[in-house]
Amino acid sequence: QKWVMATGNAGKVKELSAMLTPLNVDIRVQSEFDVPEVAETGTTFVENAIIKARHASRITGLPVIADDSGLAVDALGGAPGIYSSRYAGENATDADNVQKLLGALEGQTNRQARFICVLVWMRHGDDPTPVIAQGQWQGLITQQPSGDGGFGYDPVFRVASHQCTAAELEARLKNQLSHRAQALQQLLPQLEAALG
Ligand code: ITT
Repeated sequence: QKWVMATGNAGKVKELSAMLTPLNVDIRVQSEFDVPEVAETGTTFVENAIIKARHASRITGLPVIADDSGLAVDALGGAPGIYSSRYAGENATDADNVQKLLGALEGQTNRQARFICVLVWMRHGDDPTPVIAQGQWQGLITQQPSGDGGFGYDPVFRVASHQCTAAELEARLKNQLSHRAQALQQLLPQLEAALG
C-alpha cells in the first residue's frame, strides 16, 4: 500500500506522518511526484480538501490523503477560516499571519477561536465515494506569541486544558488533542471499512 499526502505544508506533513504510522502504509509526500500547486477555489474546507486530493491523485495515480484546515475566530466572524494560510497576503509567512491576527484582535476581549481540520482520503482521482472526516479544537487567542513547536497559529492558540499554547505542547501531545488528531480519529474507522 502506497499513499500520497497531498500537502506542501511541512507542519502538516510532520504531524500526519506521525499520526499515520500505525497504519503501516507507505506514505509519500506529493513533492516526490512533482505535483504542482492547485488553486483552492472552494468555499468550504471540505471542497478544498477534495480539490487537493483529486488533483494529487490524478497526477500520481495513487490513493491520496489531503488536509484542509484553518483557524476560525469568533470575534472576526469566523475569519481567517479557509483563508488562514494567506491571511496576511499571498506569500505570507506564519509569523506575518500571526501578527495580522493579533492586530485584528487588538482591544478585543472575546478571544474564542477554534482550529478546524478536514481530511479527505480517496482511492483515485475519480473516486465517487471519497472518505471525509472533520475535527475541531477549541482555544483562546493569546495577546502575544509563545512557544516554538508546531506551526501556523500555534504560538497564539491557548489550550485551556493544558494552560499553554499549542506551540508549547509536546508534539506527541498536540497530535493527541488537535483538530487534525480528531479528524483522523473520525477517518480511521471509515478507512478500515473502505479498505475492508
Ligand atoms: P496545503 O494546502 O499544501 O496543505 P496550506 O498551508 O496552504 O498547505 P491550508 O490551505 O489548509 O494549507 O491552510 C491551513 C492553514 O491553517 C495553515 O497554513 C495554518 O496557518 C493554519 N493551521 C492549520 N492547522 C494548524 C495547526 O495545527 N496549527 C496552527 N495553524 C494551523
